[in-house]
Amino acid sequence: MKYFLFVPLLALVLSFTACSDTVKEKQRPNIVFIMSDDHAYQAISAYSDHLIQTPNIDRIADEGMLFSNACVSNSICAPSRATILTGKHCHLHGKIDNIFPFDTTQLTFPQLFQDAGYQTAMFGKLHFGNNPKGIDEFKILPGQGAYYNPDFNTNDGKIRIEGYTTDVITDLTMDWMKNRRDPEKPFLLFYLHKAPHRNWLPAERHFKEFTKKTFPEPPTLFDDYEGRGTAAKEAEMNILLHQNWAGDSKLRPEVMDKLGITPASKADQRIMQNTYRRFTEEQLAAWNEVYDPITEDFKERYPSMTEKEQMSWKYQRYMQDYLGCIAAVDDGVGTVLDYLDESGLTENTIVVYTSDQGFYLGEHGWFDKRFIYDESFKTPLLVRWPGTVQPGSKNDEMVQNLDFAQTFLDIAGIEAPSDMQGESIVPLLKGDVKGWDRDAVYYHYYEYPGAHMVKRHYGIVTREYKLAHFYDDVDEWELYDRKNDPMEMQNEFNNPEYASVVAELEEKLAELRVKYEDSEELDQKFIDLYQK
Ligand code: SGN
Ligand code: CA
Repeated sequence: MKYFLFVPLLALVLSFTACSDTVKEKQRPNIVFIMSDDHAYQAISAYSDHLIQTPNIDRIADEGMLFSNACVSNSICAPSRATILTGKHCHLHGKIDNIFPFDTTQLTFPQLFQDAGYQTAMFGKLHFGNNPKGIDEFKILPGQGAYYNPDFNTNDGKIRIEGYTTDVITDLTMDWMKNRRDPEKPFLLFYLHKAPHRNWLPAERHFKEFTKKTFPEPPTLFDDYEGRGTAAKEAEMNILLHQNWAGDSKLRPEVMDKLGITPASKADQRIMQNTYRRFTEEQLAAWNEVYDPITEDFKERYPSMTEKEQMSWKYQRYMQDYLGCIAAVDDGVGTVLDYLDESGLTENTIVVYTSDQGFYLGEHGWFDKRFIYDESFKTPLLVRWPGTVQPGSKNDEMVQNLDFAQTFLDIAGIEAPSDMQGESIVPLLKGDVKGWDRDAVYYHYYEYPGAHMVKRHYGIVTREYKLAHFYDDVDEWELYDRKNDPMEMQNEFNNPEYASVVAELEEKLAELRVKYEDSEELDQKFIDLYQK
């Protein structure tokens, strides 16, 4: 008799356990990590709408949190990505620049998600030199990837897909969500755009629209770099002097010769010739229809143009194409967010939008990144987490790309390895600022000599100040007062009024170097790598 009672009871207990496991499994949140390449926060309307409207990206902030002091630890592509994946500063994971290899023995956080039963996928631009580990399905662009008709490295080898890369990456992401996502498992999805990386090729629907627009010039477009150190003066990223006339501004290469224009770099005309070669006939025809008249117009105007007018012309060309690229990213984000809604996934899915670093949109006359100065040091960060993050909230704490790994592990309830160097920003996402005790971040840039010639520097940044040491072929210190000089035009390092600030920050910087295990020995080791 007892036996008969026991069996149904056992079945009940077992089915309850299985059921509660399923419930628990369903409760582990999904993560959609959206990252674009070189997307300046100045070009997201949730931050500022003076350049472009990005209604879909803005949705993440409207329904979540916008971070105004999110930053990177080294403002360049591959190092930032390696930092995101490992939760470590560059001097430890080895990817100090875009050239030297990543230490592949380093653990990356998707491996931990995979081990913990998450389904993992990655589509788009990874660009850190290796295929990702811990990813069930990936289709990633080799290196920088192409804007049109891109190749992809996949789990099963190389493929080429015809189309506009931003849209292709969105299609791949949607295809995975719709057709290969396992509804029994939580997922970690990387949706990674190449856009708006140089050389800024928009989709046809957008170049038709954006080449007609005019954009406001930033107040520092004609910066003469007085008031700062040698590094700003010697950097090679001035729009007038260093942007390619053909490769970046999209003049027809042969017209440059006719007008007697000196190429801005050796690759100036070649980049544009390669761009034409990659188009299909149809794509090329659509391109020429819009860009040939721009060249024709320039031919007329060039002989009487002053340098100032050339700068303004190049700035407009730059903004038209750069922002045109962002429009497609925003479309793609909209497609993904809509699908999350339609499929009922929104509620249990955290959506993050960020970039691998910031970018100059003419501030200080520049394009590119690399510097500890705000436009490149800061990066967009928007996070939606229904039920946890207060919709429409804002946060100005110093959070860093270093924090992603531990944040995601925390969200998923997976233990983070003790040698990761970031901090989970979950308390901030929950609105608990008291649960957050970081007041300063550490920064270190290495790729010198190299593209754009930005000198090596490391530094400390708080909400109020920024102290940087430029070293290697110089030994210069710079201090900026972030509240009173937000455009960072005046180095206050030698101003006696700031002596106590300098002393305090120098001490804190030394402490951070020790805390993060960086040192003069390592600085020298990485300089020596460049001598070999
Ligand atoms: C290319 C670009 C540079 C850019 C680096 C690194 N030149 O070399 O302007 O700084 O990539 O960018 S290009 O003419 O070839 O486009 S990063 O985002 O990968 O770090
Ligand atoms: Ca980048």
